[in-house]
Amino acid sequence: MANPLFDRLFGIHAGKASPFLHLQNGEVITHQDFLGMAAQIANVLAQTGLKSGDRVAAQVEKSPEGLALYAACAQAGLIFLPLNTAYTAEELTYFIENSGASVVICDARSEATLAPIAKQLGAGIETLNADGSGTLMDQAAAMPVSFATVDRDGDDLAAFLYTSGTTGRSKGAMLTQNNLLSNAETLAKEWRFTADDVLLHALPIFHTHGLFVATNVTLAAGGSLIFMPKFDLDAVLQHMPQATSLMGVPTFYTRLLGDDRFTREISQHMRLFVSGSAPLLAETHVQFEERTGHRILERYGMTETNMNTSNPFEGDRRAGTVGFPLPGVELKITDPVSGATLPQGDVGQIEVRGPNVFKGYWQMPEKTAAELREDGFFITGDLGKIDEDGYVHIVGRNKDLIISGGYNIYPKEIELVLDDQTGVLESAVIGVPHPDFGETVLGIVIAEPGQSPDLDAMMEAVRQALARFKHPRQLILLNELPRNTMGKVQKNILRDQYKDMFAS
Ligand code: MLC
Ligand code: AMP
Repeated sequence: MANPLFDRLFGIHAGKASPFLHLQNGEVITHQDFLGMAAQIANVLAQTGLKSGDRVAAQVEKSPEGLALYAACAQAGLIFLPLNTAYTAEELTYFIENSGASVVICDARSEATLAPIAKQLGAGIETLNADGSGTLMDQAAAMPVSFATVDRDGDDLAAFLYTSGTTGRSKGAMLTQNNLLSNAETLAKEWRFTADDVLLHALPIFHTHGLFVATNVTLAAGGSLIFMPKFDLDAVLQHMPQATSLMGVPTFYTRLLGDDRFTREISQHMRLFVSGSAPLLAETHVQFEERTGHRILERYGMTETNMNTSNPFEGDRRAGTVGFPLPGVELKITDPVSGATLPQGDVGQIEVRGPNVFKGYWQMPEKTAAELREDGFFITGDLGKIDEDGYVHIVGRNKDLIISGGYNIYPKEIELVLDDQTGVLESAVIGVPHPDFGETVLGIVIAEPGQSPDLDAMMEAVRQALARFKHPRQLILLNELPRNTMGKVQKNILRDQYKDMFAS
């Protein structure tokens, strides 16, 4: 056996003095340096007794060490569980418990809060700070810079990513080595990535886009990353002259377009701009081409499936579409009720099948069976159609989901908190258009008869329970919610009613 994910994304760079990470302070970490760091971390994890298949939960700021932790997990056959740095202790407790993580790696600032939680759940705890300090690297420093790669099969699990559900409880998407490897190698080929590529990396590495697309594709091609702590417009503009490519969510592109410093000159040398994780407005695509001459390449993916479709590298990158199914990926449009495949051109539910599709949700066989058919097709919950030229269009969602700045927000999670507040009869959380984030969160609350709930206290309760990016931008008190004859809340009516609330 071997370890295909580690061998073909990381191991292929053994001994290479080629640059891998360009840091903001001018430092360059070579492929070999990076592999040495990963091996040292793998030695620490192995020494603490972690075994193949154990889960490593990591809520750490973006850093070379944080990325090396991911590589260490791959090399040691451990399942990497990256967690949004915005998650609260309450949210983290769920992820640590549900995943059965053997160790929690966190920033020293949250150690006091997380240590008792980890202990109670039988998990160890190590710290890793944004500057690379902390107990993890203190131990790693004393370790050998080599590690005997653990045998893993392509069908073995490599990562868990939690993606909330419309029922409110997050589900651990189980991603195999081959899910990640097949997609990375396909995308590197489709998007013509080579060792000469220098990708502007301004995405977080706790989600699919920044970790399994931006990083894995660059690793598969042997290129390097301008590794930025987060998206900062000034820094992106400063470093663009040294880059060849950028991957981002639509907010990256609307912010670039909002700045006069983003000119044709500063971008003319760039080879490729990729957008995904949320809809890219056709007008943004058009404005971008007018400004720079570049046509953004839009692609469509999910945590559960990695990337499904892409506009062509050569060929017409059509605004408002997500291009064609990737090689090896089958995509069909089905009737949401019967599951029957619909004729070309009809709008229905997007289903996908291929090596990119996950194994299911950790310890949730019913939720897995509800979305992953026996025949391997995954029901995405997205609504779309295939046009006469074969381009896939995403036209909506058959799942209650808000995407704000590329982050998924599930209304149910917020409604559960609001409904729990004094004097609240019920609530409805919707997404409404927002010029910067694409969509933003609006909370509508119905009071118990004769009660007048304290909206400020309600917002405080939300702040305590949920990550900042999930917080409603505003709470509105109404007398009642619109319902259809079946008694189902008609969120579409609410969305229409409040669609101009945060318009630019
Ligand atoms: C930050 N904030 C957000 C937010 N990002 N609020 C709502 N939605 C977001 N996306 C909060 C901040 O904490 C801050 O709170 C306030 O909003 C203003 O922040 P900001 O400075 O305007 O935001 P910024 O830090 O610049 O971040 C915006 C962003 C970031 C777009 C750069 O959200 C981002 O990097 N998004 C990428 C998410 C991602 O990687 N998605 C991929 C999912 S994988 P306060 O209280 O401090 O004012 C996937 C599959 C696929 O979808 O297809 O790829
Ligand atoms: P996540 O679960 O965070 O991976 O988000 C996946 C969801 O993001 C998909 O189900 C889509 O709803 C949405 N998405 C991803 N890429 C695109 C895109 N290019 N256009 C529209 N929606 C997208």
